[in-house]
Amino acid sequence: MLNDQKVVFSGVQPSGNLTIGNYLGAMRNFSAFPDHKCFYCVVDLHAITVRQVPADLRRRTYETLALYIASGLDPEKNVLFVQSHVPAHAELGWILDCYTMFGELSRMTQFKDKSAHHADNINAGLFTYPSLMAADILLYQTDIVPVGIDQKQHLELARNIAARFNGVHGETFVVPEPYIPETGMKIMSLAEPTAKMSKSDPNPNAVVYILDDPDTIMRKFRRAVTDSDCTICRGEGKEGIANLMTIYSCCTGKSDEEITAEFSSAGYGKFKEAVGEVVIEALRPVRQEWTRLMADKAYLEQVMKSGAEQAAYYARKTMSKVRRKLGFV
Ligand code: ATP
Ligand code: LTN
Repeated sequence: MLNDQKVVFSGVQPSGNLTIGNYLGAMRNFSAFPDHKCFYCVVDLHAITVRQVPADLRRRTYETLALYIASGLDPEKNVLFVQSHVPAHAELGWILDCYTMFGELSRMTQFKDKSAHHADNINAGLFTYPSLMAADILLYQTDIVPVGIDQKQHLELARNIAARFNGVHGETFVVPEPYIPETGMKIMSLAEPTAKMSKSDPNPNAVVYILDDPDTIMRKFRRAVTDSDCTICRGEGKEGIANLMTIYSCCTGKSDEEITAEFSSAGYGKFKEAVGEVVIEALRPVRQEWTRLMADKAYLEQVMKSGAEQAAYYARKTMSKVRRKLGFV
């Protein structure tokens, strides 16, 4: 990038209501790179690997873009855009399919999980999802990719694809590094704390959505599954409490020791309410700003349009290099 500025890229699918897992594991960290050239994308091409209702997909695309802005990303300083508005993603995705091995894709745990969940629709896009994700990243010569830990395997594959292409054709792509937060990399379900909190979980009590109102957030935390012990610390069989400690830590910056000391004489009920309160306060400004933005579709459309134009400019540079290296006339 210009003057050796480092590049950051990440994406979120408009495939459901976003959760505090998406927020604490990924979106919150998107504002951590004020001196980098940052691209944040609403990855709608990825979302259709699972059947979507078109009207819902359209609405969620606006909602996800508005959440980017509401969570602190200034569209004047970051390139915010929709993946399908920049056709080079699909184009490079195809090319990288030809540099990705069947065996590599077969080992992806997200593919195995999603095919188990959608046994009636194990389509080729679900299988080649990681090479499209590699295209998203490599198209912008990305240095850093902030994601939750569940995406680490896809990132490793993107690195391998970049290195393989560079090996065959000479330096073409920057090999990207993941940026995975130490606290919040994997927020767990409130109902089943050994499973990831997932926006596609059918049990609404398992998941706190970024846009849940304060009463709903508090109710969900009060019901969170814990254990029959009564000390607030991490340990075997204490995944529920550990998850609540992680969430509390993400919102307050406090360490495990500080949390254990703060709640040494409190019961689980009191701790759960304290977690609910800090989450409500962390999300309050996001929800307010989001509501304001969603009332201004014209503004969101202008952000999308300008973002797509800027993204296309950088994508074009990489694509002409790729075409030349491949021998396309
Ligand atoms: P689904 O749960 O439907 O598979 P998802 O929420 O995992 O979807 P995305 O919306 O594409 O998928 O994820 C966006 C970002 O949020 C990714 O960087 C992902 O790693 C992160 N993320 C998702 N869930 C969690 C979680 N429970 N904890 C931490 N990070 C998460
Ligand atoms: N695969 C990611 C979403 C995603 C992404 C990306 C993340 C698509 N393209 C590029 C980072 C960079 C997911 O399912 N969470």
